[in-house]
Parts: sequence; structure tokens; C-alpha cells
Amino acid sequence: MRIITKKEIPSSEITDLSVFNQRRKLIKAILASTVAGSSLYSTIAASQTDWKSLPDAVYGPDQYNVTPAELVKNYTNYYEFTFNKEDSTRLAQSLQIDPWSVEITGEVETPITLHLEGLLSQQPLQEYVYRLRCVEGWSMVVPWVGFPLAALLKQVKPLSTAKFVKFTSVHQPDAMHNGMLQWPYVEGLRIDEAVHPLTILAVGMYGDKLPKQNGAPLRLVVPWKYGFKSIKAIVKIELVKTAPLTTWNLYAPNEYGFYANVNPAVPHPRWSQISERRIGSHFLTPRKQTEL
Ligand SMILES: Nc1nc2c(c(=O)[nH]1)N[C@H]1C(S)=C(S)[C@@H](COP(=O)(O)O)O[C@H]1N2
Ligand SMILES: [Mo]
Repeated sequence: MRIITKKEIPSSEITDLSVFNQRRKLIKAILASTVAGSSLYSTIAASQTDWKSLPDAVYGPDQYNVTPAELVKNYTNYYEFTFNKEDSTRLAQSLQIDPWSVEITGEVETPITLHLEGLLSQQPLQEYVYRLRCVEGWSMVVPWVGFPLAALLKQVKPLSTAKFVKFTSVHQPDAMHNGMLQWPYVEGLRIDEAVHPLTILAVGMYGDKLPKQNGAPLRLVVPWKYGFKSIKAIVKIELVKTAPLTTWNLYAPNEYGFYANVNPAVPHPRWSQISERRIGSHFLTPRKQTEL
């Protein structure tokens, strides 16, 4: 994983900044125009009149190759609904996401349950442009809007016994009909990975609210790990003593490890991870080499 600072961006690319600034203005406009009552972003706009909370974007290596939003919204993995990447977009619309609260508990001094609005009013938001690499061998580049998970964890004052963080997705059996796996979806991180500044909780993408199929209202994004670690629709965050049992690790331990760091040198038991297909690329475009 490489973090590009502004210094490293070649001067030939600097003109792109004006485009980027225009987009930031747009984001600001979208947020400002959200009328009261339409939940999420109106709260942010109200609490931060000047859009100071999006001062800079944190860029990954693919900053100028962002995948078109429509592709990211229509090619999703949301197994609680279906294994089909096109159908999950439609099926996820029946998810109930308002009201929403997140419980943060376990090996902590001060457990809390936060309503989404309260949580958002506390956290300054930033844009994070990350490559999402699915273990299946495809990738896309997504401009998320979110905040570091560490900022939230700090609030509950983790105890020294907290070695791992367990995340649980919402389970709404009325809407989620895929009985092939055991729900709710569970994921986990070691505590030092969880508090890494690039580990974020995303509440938006492409300058707008997170669509339901992409994990609304709140999902994890860990850019150096395979996509299945980036759990959607989180309702519970527990600090725990030992590594939690996670959905894919439980289902197929020989295929999906707990750590699941993107690594071209370590093949999946059934396919190589040396290269990846960028979503949206022409079918004749060669696969890209998997980047760490
Ligand atoms: N709750 C939940 N979270 C999930 C999944 C899921 O099925 N359920 N799929 C994971 C997988 S395998 C990937 S690749 C990413 C896909 O995120 P996207 O659909 O927003 O691109 O979400 C991850 N988070
Ligand atoms: Mo995935």
C-alpha cells in the first residue's frame, strides 16, 4: 500500500486540481441543498456550515482512474440478498436504514450506542480514493466519504485487553433471503489495523450518501485488504480479546483467511492473485498487475 502525498504528484497533473475543486464545490452544494428531514447529510450540513470537514482527499495510487459511479452502484457483492452482483442492487433497496444506531461495546471503558445522526455530527468527513480489490480477482477505484474508525474507537476508551475488533452487519430476514450462509455477516480486524489512519468507516461515495447496495448507512473500508473485509451496514462494533470468527473464514477457512491482505504472491487455492480485472475496462484490455 502506497500513500501518495501532494509532493509526489507530477506537475503535469496539477491542472486536474481545478476539476477536483469544482467537484468539492459540488459536494458542498449537494450537502447544503439537502433539506431538513432527509436524514443523514442534512445533519452534517447543519452542524458544519462551512464545509471544513472535507479539506483534502486522502489519495491512493489510482487517484485519476476513479471508476464511474454507475458501475460501482450496479456491480455489488451483498450476499445476504443474493450471490448475483446485478440483483443485489435491486434487492438491497428493501433494507430499512432509518433509524439506525451503532453499538460500540466489549473491552472498553465506556460502551455507547450512537444514533447515526449523532455519530455523523461528531465526525469530520474526508474523501478517500481507494482501490477496492475483491478476492475474486476484480477491482474498482472508489472515492469514499468517511472518517477514520480510530476516531470512533477513541471515544469508548479501549481497555488493554482489547486485541481485536469484531464488526456485525444488520440482519433483516424480511429483506435478506439468501439462506446459503449464516447471517449476520461478521468481520474482524486486529486492533492495530483497526486504528490505522487509513481504515475508515464510509458513509458516502462520489460525494453523496452511500447507496443501500454499497453498504448504507455505514460500512468499513480497509484499502489493503480483500473486499470481503469491508463489511456493510454495520450495527455493532465489539472490542474483543481474541480473533472473532468471521463469515468467510468460517465458511471456507482454507480459502479465506482472517487477515486477507491483498497480496499477488499468495494465490487463492483456486486461482492466481497476480492480476486483476478493472471493472469498466474493455474486454480486450489486459488484466492489471495486482498492486499491494
Ligand atoms: N454485509 C456484507 N458486507 C460485505 C459483503 C456482503 O456480502 N455482506 N460483501 C463483501 C465483498 S466480498 C466485497 S468485494 C465488498 C463489495 O463492496 P461493494 O459491493 O460496495 O463494491 O463488500 C464486502 N462487504
Ligand atoms: Mo469480494
